Amino acid sequence: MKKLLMFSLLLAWAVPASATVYTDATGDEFFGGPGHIDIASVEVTNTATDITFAITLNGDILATDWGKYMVIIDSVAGGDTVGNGWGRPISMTSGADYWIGSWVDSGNGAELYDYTGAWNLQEATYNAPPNNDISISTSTNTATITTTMANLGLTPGDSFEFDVFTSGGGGTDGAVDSLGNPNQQVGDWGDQSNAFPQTYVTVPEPATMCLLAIGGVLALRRRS
Ligand SMILES: [Ca+2]
Ligand SMILES: [Ca+2]
Ligand SMILES: [Ca+2]
Repeated sequence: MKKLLMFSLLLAWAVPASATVYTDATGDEFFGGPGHIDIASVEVTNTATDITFAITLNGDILATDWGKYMVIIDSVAGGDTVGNGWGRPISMTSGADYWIGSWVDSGNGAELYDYTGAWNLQEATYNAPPNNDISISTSTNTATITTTMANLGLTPGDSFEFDVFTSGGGGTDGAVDSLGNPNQQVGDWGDQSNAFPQTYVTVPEPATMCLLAIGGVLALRRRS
C-alpha cells in the first residue's frame, strides 16, 4: 500500500502544471523608461474555478510604481469592437467582452468590467463581498491578477482570446506595450491602437485530476 501511495504521489508530482507562457519582445515601447511598462512575458494558468494572469515586466514595478496593467478579453460572442472598460484608446476588433484594469501604486488594486452594450464594473479589489472576486499581488517584476473563471464567462475547456497592455495613469493613455505585438505599439501616450489577440485554452485543474487519479488507484487497491 505504501509503495502504491508513493507511486501515486510521484505521478501527481510528475504531471505538469497547466501554465501557458506568452513572451514579448523587450525594448519594444516608445517610452524607453526603466522597463516597468515593458512587458517581458505573461503566464496564464487556471484551476477549475479561477484564472490567473502573471504579467512580468522588464523592470522593477515597485520602485517605479505608477504602471497600469490591463487585460482585454474576447471569450463570448459579441462585445465591444472599439473600446474598453477604462475608456482608453485601445480596441479589440473581434469584440471585447471583459476588461481587467490594475495598478501597483496606492497599495495595488484591480477592477473587472464586462460589456453588455456598455461597460459595467463587476468586481473590484476595494469592493465588499460579493463584488470583490478579483485580486492582485506584486513582486519586483511581476503583477499577478486572479479572478474567477465564471467572471469571464468561462468553464474549464473553453478557449478565449486576449491581449495584455501597459499604460500610465492618464485617462487617455493608450497601450504603451502589447503582449501580442513584438514591435512598438504606439508612438505616443494618447495614440489609438488595436489588440494583438493571443489564444488561451483553459484546462481542468491538475490538482483535481491528480486527486482523482490517486483516488482511483486506492479504490482499485481496496478492491483487489
Ligand atoms: Ca515588451
Ligand atoms: Ca466577444
Ligand atoms: Ca509588445
